[in-house]
Amino acid sequence: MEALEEREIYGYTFCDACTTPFCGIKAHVKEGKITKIESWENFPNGPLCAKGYATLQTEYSPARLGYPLMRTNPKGSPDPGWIRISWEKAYEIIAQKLKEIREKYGPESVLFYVGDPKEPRLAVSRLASVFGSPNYGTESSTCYRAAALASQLVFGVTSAAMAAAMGSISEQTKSILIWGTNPAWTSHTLMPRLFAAKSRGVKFIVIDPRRTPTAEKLADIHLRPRPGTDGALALGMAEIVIERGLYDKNFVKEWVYGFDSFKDYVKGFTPDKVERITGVKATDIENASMMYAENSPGTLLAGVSTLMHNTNGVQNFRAILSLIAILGYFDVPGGVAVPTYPLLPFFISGDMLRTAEEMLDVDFVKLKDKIAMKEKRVDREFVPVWADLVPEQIQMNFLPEYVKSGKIKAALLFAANATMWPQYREYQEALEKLEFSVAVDYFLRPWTHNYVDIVLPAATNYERSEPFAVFGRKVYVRKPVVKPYMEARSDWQIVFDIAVRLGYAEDFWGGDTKKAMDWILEKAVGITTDEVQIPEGKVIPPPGPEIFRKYETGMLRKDKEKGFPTPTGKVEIWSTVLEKYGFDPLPVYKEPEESPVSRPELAEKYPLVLMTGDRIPVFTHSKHRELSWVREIVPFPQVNMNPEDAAKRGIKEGDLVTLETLHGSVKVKAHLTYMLPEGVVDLPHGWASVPEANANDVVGRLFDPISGFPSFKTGLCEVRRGA
Ligand SMILES: Nc1nc2c(c(=O)[nH]1)N[C@H]1C(S)=C(S)[C@@H](COP(=O)(O)OP(=O)(O)OC[C@H]3O[C@@H](n4cnc5c(=O)[nH]c(N)nc54)[C@H](O)[C@@H]3O)O[C@H]1N2
Ligand SMILES: Nc1nc2c(c(=O)[nH]1)N[C@H]1C(S)=C(S)[C@@H](COP(=O)(O)OP(=O)(O)OC[C@H]3O[C@@H](n4cnc5c(=O)[nH]c(N)nc54)[C@H](O)[C@@H]3O)O[C@H]1N2
Ligand SMILES: [Mo]
Repeated sequence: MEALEEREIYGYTFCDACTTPFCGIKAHVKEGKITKIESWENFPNGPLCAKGYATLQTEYSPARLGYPLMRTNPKGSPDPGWIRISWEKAYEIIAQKLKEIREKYGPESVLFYVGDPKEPRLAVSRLASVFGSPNYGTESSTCYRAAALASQLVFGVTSAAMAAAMGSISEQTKSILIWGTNPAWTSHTLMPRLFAAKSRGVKFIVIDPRRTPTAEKLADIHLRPRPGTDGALALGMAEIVIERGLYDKNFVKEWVYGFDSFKDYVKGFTPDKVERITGVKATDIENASMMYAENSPGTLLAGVSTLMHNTNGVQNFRAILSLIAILGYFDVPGGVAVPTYPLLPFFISGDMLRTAEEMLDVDFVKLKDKIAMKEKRVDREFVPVWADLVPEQIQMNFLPEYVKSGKIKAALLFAANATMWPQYREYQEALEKLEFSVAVDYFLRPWTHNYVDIVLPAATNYERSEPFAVFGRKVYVRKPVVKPYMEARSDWQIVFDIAVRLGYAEDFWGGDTKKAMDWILEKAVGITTDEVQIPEGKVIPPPGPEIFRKYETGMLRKDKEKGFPTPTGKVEIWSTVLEKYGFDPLPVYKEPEESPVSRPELAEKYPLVLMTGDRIPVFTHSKHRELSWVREIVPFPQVNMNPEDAAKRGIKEGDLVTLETLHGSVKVKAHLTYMLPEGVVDLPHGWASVPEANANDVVGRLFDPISGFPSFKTGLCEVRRGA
C-alpha cells in the first residue's frame, strides 16, 4: 500500500529545458497539481539547473496555449485575428489542405519541420516519409549535423562528432582538448566528469576566444584565437606534430589516405604564420601541441555547432579531426572512442551513423523511403554534399529560396522559431507566402505564429509520455505527471491524429502512440515500454565488452572488411568525396567570408569581430524569457565587450548602444568584461521577444558551401553609444 501511495505522490519525467530528454525530474503531485520538483534520483543526467526548475513556471504559465487557434485576418495583417477552434475542425482543415496541396503540387511540396526541442522528431519524420515528402528538416541545419558530416567525410562515420559533443573521456585519457565549447554554461552535467579528470592529472587545453568559466577552471593552456580561424590553428598544430615526429606513424602508414599531401599543405602553417592568422602566440601554439601529443591518448570535447558557424566550418572541423587522426587518438581507449554497442544503431549503406537524438530508429522514420525520394529534395541544388550525405534531413537555411521558387507550398512546423535563422525576416516572409502552414507550440509566439494559419497547443513534458529516453545502455520511460493544460495534446499524438485523418491509420498504429514506442523498443532491444520500471529504468546489457580500434576487425564496415567506411577504406584526410563534388579535398583553411583579413575595406567601417549566440546559462535559445525565475537573473539583452574597446568608443557599463553590421543593427545595453579579448564582441541570440535586440538581424546570409551552415560566429561590426 505504501508503495502505491508513493506512486500517487511522485511523478517522474524528463526535463525539456534543453533539447533531447536530458536531466530527470521528480515531481511532487498533490490533488492533480505539481507542488514541487527536484532531481530524479539515480537518473543518468542531472542535477537540475535553473532552467530545469523554471520548467515548473512553464507548466503553470497563464500565457500557455490552451486550445487550437485559427487566423481570421489575412496573412500580412498586423493582427492575425486568432479564434478558438475545436481539434476536430483543426484536423479537418489540416487534412483537407494537405491533400489538396499534395494533389496540386505533389507531396514533396509539403515541408515537415521540428526545431530544437527534439522530442517530436521521430514522429514528424515518419509522417513526412509516409506522406511522400523527403523534405523533412530540423534545427540541426545550424547545429551538430555539419560536424557529423565532417566526421563522415574523414572517418566514414558520424561518431567522431558525437564523441566530441558528448565527451569521450575515460580513466585512460591523458589530455583533453576543449575546443569552442563552454560546458560550464551549456552542458553542466559534464562538469563533474571534467573536474574528476582534472584531479586525476589529465592535462587540459582550452581553445576559446573568451575567458569562460570552463577555461578558467580547467585550462592548463588557454588559446584565444580570433573566431573562425580554428582551421588554421589545427593545421598549425598538425605542422608541429608532424615536424617533430610526434604523430602515430604506424596508424598513418596503415590507415590514412592523403597524408603526404597533408604534410606538404601544413608546411605553410608554421607557428609564426598561424600566430599572424589567429592572434595566438607561436610559443603557446607550440606548447599546446606538445602537451596534447605527449599526453597520449588525448580526447576532444568540441563545440560541434559553434565551430561550424562560419563559412569554412566543415573544412575547419575536418582539420581538427585530421589532427586527432594523425595522433592516433581515434577509437582508442581514452581517446575519441566510438561506442561498440550503441543501443539503437543507425545502419545505412555501410556507415555506422548516429543521430543527435541517439534514439533515431531507421525503420521507424522510414529512411529507405527518404533515400528513394532523394531526387525530390529541395536542398540538392544548394548543398549537394549535404543532400547526399545527410539522408535523414534537408538543409533548412535556404527556406526563403525554396518558397520563392515555388517548390515548398505548405509546412507543418513543430517547436519552430522563425527568428533562429540569419536575416530571419526573410524566413518570416517565406512562411507568410506559403499556401498553408500549421505550427505546434507551448506558447503563442508572434515572431513565428503571426505568419502561419493554424496554431496548435502542445502538452508539456509533465503532460506527455512520448518519447522514451536512452542513455548509454539504459532506457527510461515516463508517464504523464499531470493532466494536460486545457486542451493541449502531445506532439506525437498530434502527428498521429493528423496521420489517421490523412488515411495512414495502418502506418500509425491506429493513432496509438504507445504502440509505436513499443514497436521501436521491441525491434531494437526486445522489450516494451511496460517492461521499463519507473523510476528505475532498464539496463539492456551489451552483448560483449567495449571493443576499440574497430577498423582493425571489420566492425565499422557493413561488408565486415577491415578499415573505414569511406570510399578508400581509409581515414580520408584527402576526401575523395569532396573531390568528386569539386571542393578542395584537403582540409584547407579559408578566411571567413567577412573577416578583417578577407574584407579589409569592410573592417575599416566595422572593425570589431562579432560572435553571436554564445549561450546564456539560464536560457535556451528563445525559450524561458517569459519565466520570471530565470528572467530576473538576465533581465535584458546586452552585448559583451572588452573595457578597452568600450573606452575607445566612450561606452560605459549599462549604456544603451547600437551594434551595426553590413546586414542590420540592434539596440542593446553594453556589458564591459575582460571575458572578451580586445577586438571581439559577443551578442547573445534568442531575444526574439525584444525585437530590436535579435542577433539574427545583424548576421548576414553567408553560408558554408559544403554544409549550408550560417556564419553566426564570424561577423564584422561596430558598436556606438546611443540608439
Ligand atoms: N545568431 C545565432 N542564431 C542561432 C544560433 C547562434 O548561435 N547564433 N544557434 C543556432 C542553434 S545551434 C540552434 S540549435 C537554434 C535553436 O533555435 P530553435 O530551434 O528555434 O529553438 P528555440 O528558440 O528554443 O525554439 C523552440 C520553440 O519551440 C517551443 N517548444 C519548446 N518545447 C516544445 C515542445 O516540446 N513541443 C512543441 N511543439 N514546442 C515546443 C518553444 O516555445 C519555442 O517557441 O538556433 C540557431 N540560431
Ligand atoms: N544554457 C544553455 N545551454 C545550451 C543552449 C542554450 O541556448 N542555453 N543551447 C544548446 C545548444 S542547441 C547548443 S548547439 C550548445 C552549444 O554549446 P556551446 O558550443 O558550448 O555553446 P556556446 O556558448 O556557443 O559556447 C561556445 C564557446 O565557443 C566560443 N567561440 C565562439 N566562436 C568561436 C570560434 O570561432 N572558435 C572557437 N575556438 N571558439 C569560439 C565562445 O566564446 C563560447 O565560449 O549549447 C546547448 N546548451
Ligand atoms: Mo544547437
